[in-house]
Amino acid sequence: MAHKLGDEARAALLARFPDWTHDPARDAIQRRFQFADFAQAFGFMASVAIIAEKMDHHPEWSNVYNRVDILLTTHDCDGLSERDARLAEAIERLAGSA
Ligand code: HBI
Repeated sequence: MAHKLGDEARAALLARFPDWTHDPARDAIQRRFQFADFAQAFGFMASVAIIAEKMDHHPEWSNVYNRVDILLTTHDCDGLSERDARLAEAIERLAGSA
């Protein structure tokens, strides 16, 4: 069972990922990624999907052409956990090398 972050740990997570915004209603973080075209966006999603499956932690996301909107939260604890920080870190790495 994942552990929901306390206020201090949540603030640290948000400071660590300044490009992500916090949705307090869901205790989730969100970010939009934009690519040159659909092929690059979908390639990025394929890479994220492989990592997410390995982590057994999955994004809520949508794609429109070159845009990918990602929301991370942990359903098991109904809010942010370390699992979201780990997935956000992996996503940032992939986006940086895309
Ligand atoms: N993905 N985002 C997210 N949150 C979860 O709680 C979660 C998940 N993927 C798999 C998963 N939990 C499993 O651990 C369980 O639901 C069995």
